[in-house]
Amino acid sequence: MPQIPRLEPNTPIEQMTQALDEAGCLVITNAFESELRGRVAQAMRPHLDSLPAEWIDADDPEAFYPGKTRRAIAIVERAEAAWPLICHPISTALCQHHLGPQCEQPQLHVTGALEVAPGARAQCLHREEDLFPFFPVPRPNLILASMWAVTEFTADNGGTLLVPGSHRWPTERKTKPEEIVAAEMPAGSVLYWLGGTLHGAGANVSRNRRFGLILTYSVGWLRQEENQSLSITPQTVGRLPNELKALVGREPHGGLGFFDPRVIPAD
Ligand SMILES: O=C(O)CCC(=O)C(=O)O
Repeated sequence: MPQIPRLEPNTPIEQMTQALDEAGCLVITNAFESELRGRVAQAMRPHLDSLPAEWIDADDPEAFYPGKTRRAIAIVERAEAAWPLICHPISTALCQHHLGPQCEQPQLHVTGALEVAPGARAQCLHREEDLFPFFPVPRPNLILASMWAVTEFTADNGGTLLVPGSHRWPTERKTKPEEIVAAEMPAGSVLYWLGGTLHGAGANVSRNRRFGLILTYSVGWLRQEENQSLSITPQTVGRLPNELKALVGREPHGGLGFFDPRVIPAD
């Protein structure tokens, strides 16, 4: 039975990178506290609650997100409480190891609050790197994803399903049911997976909502999946710590992405 490795935050980083390299996924328990989880959830609540009902209730079997899944992006703008998670030292170290050799500086790729409500079906298994099919596999890591468990994740409530080891599979290899594992983790844990690892939200057959914060990173020269330039106002850019400012793309990557700051000045 394949397994998702599980480590504590004080584990040496070399052990974390090795586990992630081997399994393509990794859970770190006790990564963020209840008070911070509450502030992230509170900041995102109005954005999740104001989504049109017809977006949430309809379940188009072809849609990437199943019905009864609420998704709100633009976390940098909407949830300042999440800034320390985006720049978390473990994420930074894992990005440096898994993405650093392929670029000058990793960048923020996607941010979102993902709430899976009772009755949601499972999401189709996919790879974050499916949007970049231009290289033969195995390809170098382009993306590192994280899912911060604001609530508990269980096999019943939509906990993320992963296929450990699938980051090393040839494209045509099909997943067998016994190769799929739910990332069961207490609230306050964080799940990491590589851009080549098959995964998707599980079905929610429980009575509770599953709430997670997805934060993904990519090599700094790739087109960001979420357009951070249009997701963050100049007022917020002006308040970002330098590390986060660089992550969202306000620092050029080598010769790429230059701009004249007088055109849209950060407040
Ligand atoms: O909600 C989850 O557990 C997974 C979400 C996901 O795979 C995605 O948004 O790409």
